[in-house]
Amino acid sequence: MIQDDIRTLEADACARIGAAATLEQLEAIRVEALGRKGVLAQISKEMGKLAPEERAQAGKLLNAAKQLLEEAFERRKREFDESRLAARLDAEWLDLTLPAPGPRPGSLHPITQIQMEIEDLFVSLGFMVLDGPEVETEYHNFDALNIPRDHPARDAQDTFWLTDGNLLRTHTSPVQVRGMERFRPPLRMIAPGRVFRNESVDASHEHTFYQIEGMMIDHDVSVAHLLYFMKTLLREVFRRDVSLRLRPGFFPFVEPGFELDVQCFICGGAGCPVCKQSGWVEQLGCGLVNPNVLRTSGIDPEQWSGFAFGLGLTRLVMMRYGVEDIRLLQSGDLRFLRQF
Ligand code: 2NL
Repeated sequence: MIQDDIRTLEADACARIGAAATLEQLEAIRVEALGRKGVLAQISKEMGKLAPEERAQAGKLLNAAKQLLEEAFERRKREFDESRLAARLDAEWLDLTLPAPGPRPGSLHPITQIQMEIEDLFVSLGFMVLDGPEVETEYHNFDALNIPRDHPARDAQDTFWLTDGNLLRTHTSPVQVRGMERFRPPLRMIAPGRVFRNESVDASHEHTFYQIEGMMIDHDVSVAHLLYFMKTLLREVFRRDVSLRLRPGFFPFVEPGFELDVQCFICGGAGCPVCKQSGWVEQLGCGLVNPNVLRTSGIDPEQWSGFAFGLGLTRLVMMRYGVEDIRLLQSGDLRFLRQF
């Protein structure tokens, strides 16, 4: 009986519509049941063979089934659409009452950080922090420091000379010369700042860089005092105990003069690439202030003596943080700077 076939088909399709798990499955079921070559179309074709009164009855039944199934498909499709929308709303949910994230705070450049730390340390040890001009006289930068008139450092290859005979300071020593002129001993001061050298720039040289110099003038100041302060300084900078070594070094403004090394804490002195297999890394230059330098600034070397030191801040930062390329420090690259 064709009526039975229609009823079976309707019940069967209804069940499958309800069971469809995806839109794609649902569409496949729809094509199979209601499509142009679908089961209903097949039955519709066979109805031509029926007697007229039977055909009318079966036609009604078929149309009803078709309508019922179409409605069932639409209903199920809406269910899918709604659950898809619900999932999207769930994923895109925003809490508009949350406060907006504030601007990302900036940070101090690692060279500035280390400079401020060293300033704090020396202030706690009774030192003044002095500032001075970046454009200096030849007298304060060279003459007062016992640097001979024919010394190569005075050469235009090493010094930026200005047309009026002044220059860009090549170290912060002139700040300390001005300190000696201005204050009477006993005297403790440091002079941090920017200095300039007329050099070609490469991976490890810049024409503008940062250093800190310091000096202490008092009665009977000796190399023992110098070593004590340098050890305190480097312990602070590297945040660990350090072993030091002095080698003879020549600077016209000190006598005796030294190069000071710290035992390599990457390898513990055994030798590695950082210390170039020597076990020691050079940190700074220092010495006892040359009596000529004291005398020139009006301090009697028979009564007073002093130690002085100078160090580059770049090397310190690179050692402390393991920075391998000096150019990163000047790059302004935020990916680098945000690490500090
Ligand atoms: C270095 C070496 C040094 C000084 C700087 C100094 C200053 C005055 C008098 C005596 Cl006014 N000395 N400064 C002394 C020894 C070494 O610097 O290699 N700096 C990066």
